[in-house]
This record gives sequence, structure tokens and C-alpha cells, in this order.
Amino acid sequence: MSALFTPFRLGKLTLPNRIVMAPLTRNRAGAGNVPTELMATYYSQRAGAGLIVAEATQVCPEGQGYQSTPGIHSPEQIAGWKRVTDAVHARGGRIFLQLWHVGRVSHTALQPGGKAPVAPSAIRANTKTFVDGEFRDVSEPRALELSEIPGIIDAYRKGAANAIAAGFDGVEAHGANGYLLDQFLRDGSNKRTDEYGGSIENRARLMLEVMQAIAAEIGPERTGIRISPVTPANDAHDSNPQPLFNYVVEQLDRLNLVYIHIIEGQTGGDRNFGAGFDYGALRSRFRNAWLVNNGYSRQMAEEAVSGGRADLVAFGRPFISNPDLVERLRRNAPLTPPDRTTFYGGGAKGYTDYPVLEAAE
Ligand code: 8OZ
Repeated sequence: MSALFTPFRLGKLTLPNRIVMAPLTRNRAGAGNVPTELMATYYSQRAGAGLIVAEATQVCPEGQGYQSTPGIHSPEQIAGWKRVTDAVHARGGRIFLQLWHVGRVSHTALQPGGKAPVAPSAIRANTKTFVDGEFRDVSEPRALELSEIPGIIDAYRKGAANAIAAGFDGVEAHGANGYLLDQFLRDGSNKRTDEYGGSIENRARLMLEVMQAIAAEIGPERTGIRISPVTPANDAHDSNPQPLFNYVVEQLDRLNLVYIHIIEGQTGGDRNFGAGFDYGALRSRFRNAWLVNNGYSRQMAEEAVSGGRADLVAFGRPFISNPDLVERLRRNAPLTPPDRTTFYGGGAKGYTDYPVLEAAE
């Protein structure tokens, strides 16, 4: 039997297979950024995944960077997510929530009071966001005051507590793709001169304090994190990512987090971007589950798991257009290609209307 279809113990959960649904931004939250019944249908259709990681979800209003992304900071949002987790559990699935703060990747039109987005330093990112139905350059951010950092950490802690209240099996902090935690890590976006900037230890401090707070709140066995060491996404860049991420992973290991989810290369693009980066050096520093992602085919995933390079493999776009992706991979059946025009925003079209295979004989 293929290694992809063997069970895996993740904290207190037993995943029936090694295939994870990656977090996917779909911009379909309702008024108040509340998860809808349609979102419950979408996720429950994908309950065959070994684990679903639900889409990036802001932990506070300032953490939002794109229109119609869900939150996990209001009672209505918690209730909306409860419908989602109930629907997934009713179909036998397991689901984590990705906790998000976009930092500087935002627009004043999305910020409370129309204020500037927050960041480690007042450096505008060379990237765009989706707001009022169109792509626009992100706004110039302001640097967070040292006195505001505890509030950021507390927002993640509350987000984790709210996620558990909403019935999630755990959370994944979004430490990747040039959002707030990644902005602090990298010397391209972090020019601070206090204890949150400068040395590797200082730049990693916010991420590690956030993870410590989440793990203390809900347990390390329910706490994962996503990182993307070499991605240029959202203008992320660092002069020397290898020692930075060696240190980050060593410290995450000390927190006994349940998994690290790693985007290899350029997010959603070239896997060889940043060639020469030694991912094995990271893995050897971490004892718990290693979840890999970025453009994996069935065969690549099979090789990664059977060869021991990874425990779990996340698929993104294939899960958009194949709700029964696990069953298709099991049968080596053809995959439906996704329609990019319906990725972000809209309703059921391109969301809950992709077909499943006929029942197997
Ligand atoms: C695509 C569009 C908007 C956001 C990420 C959360 O890159 C995202 C995202 C992806 O991690």
C-alpha cells in the first residue's frame, strides 16, 4: 500500500492519511467577516483530507489585509466557524484554523478608522492586496510601538482560544508569506533597534513569544506553524535565511509544537526558488511532524513520505477543484483542473460545485 494512505498520529489525533488540505484564501466570508453556511459546505466536502487547515483568519480587525476574509475575534465569527467545524466533524474529518495577522500587507480601506496598517518598521511592501473588488497597492504602514507588542501576542492567544471554542482540533499560526510574523523575522522588513529587531534572536522574538502564548493557551499538541524560508511572497526578503530559520526551527522544537508546515521555494510557484537552501538542516532540528508543501504531485508526495523526508504533504490548488482529492489520489484517478477566475470572492461557482468521482465499484 502507498505510504500516503497510512495513518499518522498528530498530537492526540489520528489522521487516516498523510494528505493535508493547505490553507486557501477564498474571500467568501459574510458580513462582519463571519464564516457562512456555504463555507461549511465547502469544508465538509473536503473532510476526506487527513487534516484540513482552514484558510488564513485574522485574529483582530487590524490583522485583515484583503476583503471578505474571515475573522476569529467576534462572537458571531466563532459561531460561524462552529457551523464549519460541526459539518467537517459530522463527515469524519479533522480541522485546524490558520491564525493570521497581515501586518503591512493591508490597505487603509480595510483598517479600523481608516488608519495605517501596522508593521515592524514603516516600510511599505512592494505588493498588492484585494480590496473593493480590485487589486491595489498596499498602504504605507506605521511601526508598532514596543508597548503594543503584548497586545499583538494577546490577539493570537485569544484567537487560539476562540478557535478551540469554535470546535477546531487545533491551530496553525501563519508565520509565512511576508505577513506580520515573517515581517519581524526578516531583515528586509524589520529595521527595529529594540529587542524585536537586529539580531536573529531579536527578530525571531515575536514569533516565538506568540507560539509560546498559543501553546500555553491550548496545548502544544494542538499548535502548529507555517513558515516559508525563501519565498519572495509579499516582498519578503532576508539577507541570510539559512541561519535565521535554523534558529527559528530549533526554538520551535523547544516549544514542542505538533508540526511545522514548510513552503519549499516560492509560494505557489517555483519550487527551486532559493536553490541551495538546506531544508534537511531544518528538519533535523525538529522532532515532531514535518508537513511539506508547494506543487507536490502524487508521485512526489509518495516519495517524500515513503523516503522519510516528510510525514505529511499539503495540497492547495488540487483541493480547490477536487473535493475528493484523497480518493482520487488513492485510485490514481485524473484530477479536475481549477478555474482561477473563481479563486477569490464570489459564491458557490468554483467553490462548492466541483464534481466528485462516481462511487468506486
Ligand atoms: C492568496 C491571496 C490572499 C492571501 C497567503 C493568505 O499567501 C495568503 C493569501 C493567498 O498565505
